[in-house]
Amino acid sequence: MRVEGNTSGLKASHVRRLEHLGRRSIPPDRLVTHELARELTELAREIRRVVGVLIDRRGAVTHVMCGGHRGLTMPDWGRMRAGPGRLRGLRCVHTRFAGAEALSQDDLTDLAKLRLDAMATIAVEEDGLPGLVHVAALRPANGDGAGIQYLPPTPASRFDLPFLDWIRGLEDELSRTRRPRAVAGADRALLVVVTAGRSRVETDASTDELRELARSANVEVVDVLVQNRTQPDPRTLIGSGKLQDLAIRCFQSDVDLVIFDDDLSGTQARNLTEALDLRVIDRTQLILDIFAQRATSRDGKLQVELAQLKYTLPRLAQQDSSLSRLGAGVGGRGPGETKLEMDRRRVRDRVTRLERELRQLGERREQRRARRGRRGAPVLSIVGYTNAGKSTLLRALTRTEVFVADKMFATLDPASRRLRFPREREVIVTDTVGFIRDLPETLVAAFRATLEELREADVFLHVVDASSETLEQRMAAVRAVLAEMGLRDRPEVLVFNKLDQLPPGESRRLAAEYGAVAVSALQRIGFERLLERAEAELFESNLRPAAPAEAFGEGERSFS
Ligand SMILES: Nc1nc2c(ncn2[C@@H]2O[C@H](COP(=O)(O)OP(=O)(O)OP(=O)(O)O)[C@@H](O)[C@H]2O)c(=O)[nH]1
Ligand SMILES: [Mg+2]
Repeated sequence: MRVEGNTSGLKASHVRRLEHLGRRSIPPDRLVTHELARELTELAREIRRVVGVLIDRRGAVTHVMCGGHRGLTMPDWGRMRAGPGRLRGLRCVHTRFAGAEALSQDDLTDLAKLRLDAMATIAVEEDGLPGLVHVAALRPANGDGAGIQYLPPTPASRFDLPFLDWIRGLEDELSRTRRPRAVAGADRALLVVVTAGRSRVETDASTDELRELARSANVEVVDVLVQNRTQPDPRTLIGSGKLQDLAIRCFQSDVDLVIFDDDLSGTQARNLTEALDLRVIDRTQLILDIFAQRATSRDGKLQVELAQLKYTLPRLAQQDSSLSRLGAGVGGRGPGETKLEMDRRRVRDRVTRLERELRQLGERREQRRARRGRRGAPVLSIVGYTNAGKSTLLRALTRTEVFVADKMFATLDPASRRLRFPREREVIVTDTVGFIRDLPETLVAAFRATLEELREADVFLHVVDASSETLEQRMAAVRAVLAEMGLRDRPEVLVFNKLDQLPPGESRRLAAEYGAVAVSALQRIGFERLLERAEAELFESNLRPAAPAEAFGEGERSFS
């Protein structure tokens, strides 16, 4: 059997003895036998390195590991994942020199991340004999928060835990405390939010929003981990103690993936994936996933793909350099370097192609817009934070069918409908993709084509969910995107929606405070006032002529 880890500099006889360990097996009912313990400690003392084995449930040694003086590195598991919700069926037993912790942080992290049956360390006495055995194992979530159990330290000579009974008891307990999946086939996720010096209210709002996003992506959120930390760790974002905590909670909650509220660098994403042995994504990726699930039109699909590629590209580059560094360690060119180089080139080519295709689609749309413009109908564009009720309002105002859902980013493709005002005046009302705070730059860029539609707006109907606790931040996020597009000076009618969700009178008070019109798009309340305001902005403002036909078609319209 190949010995994992570092065997360089060892005598051939020692390497042979290590290899020999790989052919050992012990009675399945024992966690470790005194003989095996002794073999490990004697060898460890002679070579002055930590020696360890992995043992399966039949008692056979499946891996032999040789570390440095302080600790071991577990073999690379690759895709050899434990089945969901189950222990891996392997336990780790390794030696420990005097002065080292009985069970180190790394031991506990490996225990959690690899879902080992148990992690046992055996003290190496001065004479090379085995001393105290320390054992840690994972435990089910049972309310007290402790994710690890420790057995009483016992001298190797008297260590006689009935291992199989014990591990079966633990597995039974684990399956009892696991909730069944709410939605068959849906991913279960754990969310991680770092406070980063924000107030409790702000952190809560972020957490709620991330939950909503997860729900909109058909992901079931089973747990949320909040870390109070102002300085993010450049390697893993969260600190190492929290990371271990996270690994244990992932195990206990039986999750498929972990979603970080913060954007992760390529390095962080990779380190976290490695440390947790689970899929790890950040908020941007989650939003991209939602977009990908929603995209139906040709434009929409192309834009999402473009955004995804642009998101991946810098991460591929980072991966590349770290892999090369790794490769240098084993004396050669980085493994996979050529492949990554190729991947990167392919991605870049695809990006170029997508951009070209989107540009063409954009030009065609521009022509359509120009035709519509010449017919002279002014445009009322509904904008607002995602899930504010924009599509509901469009549907209610124009009495047409528009897709509405209690999900973030329900709408991806723009829609326009005609609306007849009194005196036979007709306007076009448009609805588009919702905005969100910290909209990732790649996404804004990719959706530029869709957002371009907003340029033809004569007036914005800025829809706000009045029942949101963070309505100010949401309004600011929407206005920031408009400002970035140079559209902040277009007239805006502020619409406070969902008034039915607030106590009577409250929404009107709130609306008055912000100079908004209070409505319920769902219950069709407040439309009269809304239409009056819109009409006034559209037709009665003497700042602008009503829809000068020749101004359309060139993209930008100005009303100076
Ligand atoms: N109670 C209440 N719910 C509303 C009202 N207007 C919309 N909703 C609900 O809010 C949710 C989102 O509505 P949408 O119209 O899809 O919102 P949107 O702004 O188009 O959202 P995106 O397209 O995802 O950006 C749906 O569940 C609607 O039924 C309202 O006046 N009152
Ligand atoms: Mg919508």
